[in-house]
Amino acid sequence: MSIETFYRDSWAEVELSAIDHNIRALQERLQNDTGIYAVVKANAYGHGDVHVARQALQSGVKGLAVSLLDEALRLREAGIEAPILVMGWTRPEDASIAAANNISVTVFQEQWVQQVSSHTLPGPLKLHMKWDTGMGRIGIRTTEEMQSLLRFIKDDERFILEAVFTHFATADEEDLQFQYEQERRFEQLFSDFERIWPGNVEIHTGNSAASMRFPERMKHVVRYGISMYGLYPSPAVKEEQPVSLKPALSLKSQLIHVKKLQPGESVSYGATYQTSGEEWIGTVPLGYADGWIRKLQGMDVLVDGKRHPIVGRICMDQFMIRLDQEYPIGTKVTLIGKQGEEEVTADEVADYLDTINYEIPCMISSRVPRMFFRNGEIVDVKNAL
Ligand code: PMH
Repeated sequence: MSIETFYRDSWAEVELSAIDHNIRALQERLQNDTGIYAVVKANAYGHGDVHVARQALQSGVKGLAVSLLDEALRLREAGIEAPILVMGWTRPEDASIAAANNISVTVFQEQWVQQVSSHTLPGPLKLHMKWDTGMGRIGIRTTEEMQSLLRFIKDDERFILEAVFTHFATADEEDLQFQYEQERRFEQLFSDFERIWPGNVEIHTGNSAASMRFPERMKHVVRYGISMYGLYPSPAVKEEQPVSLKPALSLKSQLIHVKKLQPGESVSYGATYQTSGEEWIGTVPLGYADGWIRKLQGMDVLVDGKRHPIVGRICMDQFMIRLDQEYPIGTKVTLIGKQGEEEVTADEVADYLDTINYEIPCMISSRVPRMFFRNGEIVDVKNAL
């Protein structure tokens, strides 16, 4: 571990034992022989891909899933040797890089297989075939498409078909009709597949919502994303609480300036906020370039275990809050996480922004250093800048 230095007063804390807890909690709920791929795309949903990947592997997952070949290569460059699947599109001309690094890629087009065949590969290319059972994003949709694709990989020793998989669009909703329809379409495609494909393949279908809600209907492996980070995939699943999760990420800062303003003074760009009486105003050194976007004006942060609102426009690097009293410079500010009895959750921030919790850790930009903890003890610091 190389603890990197940083010289600013805002950072994100990632508690790796929470990730460990969330993986073990899901594993307990799953049937014994169901494995887990840790979904660590998008820098592990903003948490830090290499650290989360290493923790997930330590906690017993059988592989990692990302969206891009670049993301997979970053993990390999960090020395991670576990299976990695690229779930998104890989350009045919880049397939040789995947093969050279033992990275599995997603296949769903006959033309893609033909194009890859025209390049020399340094070794066998591992494939997971994607079936679009209703997500409407990527994947083959019909038995005919599946058949013609399989024809091209069947007798070509450069290809190894490791797995078939699909992705559910509504596993986190209250109404499960379409979920059942997707499962039905998957079974239909699979029965056709079994008839034409000689070997065994791995099957993975479930995301967090499906794997937590219907563990008995999961196949060989599930792909665990949002819940591994301690957030529920939707309010409906949070309500059901099939597994008790611990949020891994908190976002922290410190007051860098505190002043008393007279009545009628204004704060920040556009002078949109006016003090109504004498007010203590604190400046927090984090702004929209860090991912704390301007729409978060009015949102609460925690100081001294109490809620204080963001006043005036959020700037690129700083924002101001209205304090209930004077506080010294260096006083802790919590944007996501707990202080005493109070808590601001990623769910609350998501509600405020009228979006989903997935977006919240993802939007914390690379300018914010990530500090990694295990059981409350700091183990590493990653400063991306
Ligand atoms: N599998 C695939 C193919 C995915 O795209 C995702 C998440 C997951 C598994 C993990 O889902 P979970 O985080 O709900 O567990 N993908 C996305 C997405 O494309 N937009 O939001 C989440």
